[in-house]
Amino acid sequence: MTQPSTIAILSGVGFDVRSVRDDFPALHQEVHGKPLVYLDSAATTLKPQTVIDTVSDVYARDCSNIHRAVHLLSQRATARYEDAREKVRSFLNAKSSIEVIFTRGTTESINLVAQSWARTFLQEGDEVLVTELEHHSNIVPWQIVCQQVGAELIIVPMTDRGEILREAFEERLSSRTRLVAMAHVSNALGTVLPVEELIELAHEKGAVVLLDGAQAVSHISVDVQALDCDFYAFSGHKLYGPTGVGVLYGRERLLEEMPPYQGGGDMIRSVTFAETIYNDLPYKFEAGTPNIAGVIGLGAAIDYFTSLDLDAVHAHESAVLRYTTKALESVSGLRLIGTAPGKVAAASFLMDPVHPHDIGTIVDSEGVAIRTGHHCAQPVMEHFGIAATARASLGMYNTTEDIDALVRALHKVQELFG
Ligand code: C6P
Repeated sequence: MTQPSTIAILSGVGFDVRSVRDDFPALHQEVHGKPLVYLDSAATTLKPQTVIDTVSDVYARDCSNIHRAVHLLSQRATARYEDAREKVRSFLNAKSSIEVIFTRGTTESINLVAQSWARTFLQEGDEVLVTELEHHSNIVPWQIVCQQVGAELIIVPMTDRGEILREAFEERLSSRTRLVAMAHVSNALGTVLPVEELIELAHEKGAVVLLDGAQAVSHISVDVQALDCDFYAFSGHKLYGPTGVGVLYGRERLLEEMPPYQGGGDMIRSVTFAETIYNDLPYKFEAGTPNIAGVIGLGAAIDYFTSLDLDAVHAHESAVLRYTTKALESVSGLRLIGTAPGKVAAASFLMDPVHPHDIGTIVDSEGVAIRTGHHCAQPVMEHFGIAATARASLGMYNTTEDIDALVRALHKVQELFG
């Protein structure tokens, strides 16, 4: 197979991947005696030095609790924490920073909406719509709340290419649909959902829409006002930021009418045994000491990410994904799972009869890190009648050379399994 050189692809989109790679120390190591090729960014992205330094600096200089003390360290930590909120607001183009709630990650953001909004406002006979390609984090919280209130979970099926089509969505939508919860991008397949038109359809029926943006934020520009979504959830660690920190964007009107998700410090204005008055947004939803260094580190990740030309980043990733698809198709006996047009950043595949875990182990011994398993999306696996896939997923630092290394490692798999 003739493939364009890395340099040709990279100069074609004007993105300096070499300089970006220099910013990520984890890339510059050997595993099993081979240079690391990291193709597992959908699980978590690597962190640039500036994020690592920022988190370390918070603990070294400004280690203090926030919103609680008058001393200087606390004031500095509080200012940096609230600066990060403004950075997230601007990144998502939310109207106001009070619409930005810090959580532990996408999972907690979705559970917050399920247990606060849905548990309060849904009742027996109501319907919650999810799609067949959701991550478990966007299925189980809805199952729990549907059981609690007697609502029904309705599933929009996907096609064999892994697409969610408007017609299938419209068919399942009804006047009983109170909430639509769907991925912006599928983690197992890389499918980008046509969320703009689906949100419009859902709103016509009066439903509230939550987007699971875990796999979208680092690959697609997100503008919550343009999308007109009601809730948007994402994790910092998939956006080159720290683990243990995430975001729930919520429309102010909805957040105002929602009860707190958890009770504790900082989410109250006053407490007596007779009555507790809750704090204003966004603090009403941030009970207890938050992941202060993580939030500030997420702010640093957003600064780093948005300092790049994001159109060029996205074009680079598309070019590498196109190269990946072609390269994998050239491996005999390899079957791609998920072939929706316009997909981003992930290629799931099988090499029957080799089990995906064996593929993962063998390519790891060649220095190539991929993920294998059901990717916390078992209904997707069920659709294809399989238990697991091998998944190569991309970050902005990946190159076509990484993909060449993956293909060489897959040839080793073939050699070993005859
Ligand atoms: N997907 C993957 O390897 P947390 O764990 O809360 O940061 O994110 C959960 C989550 C929710 N939605 C989608 C679409 C996701 O991809 C994920 C995390 C990782 O695909 C780990 S399972």
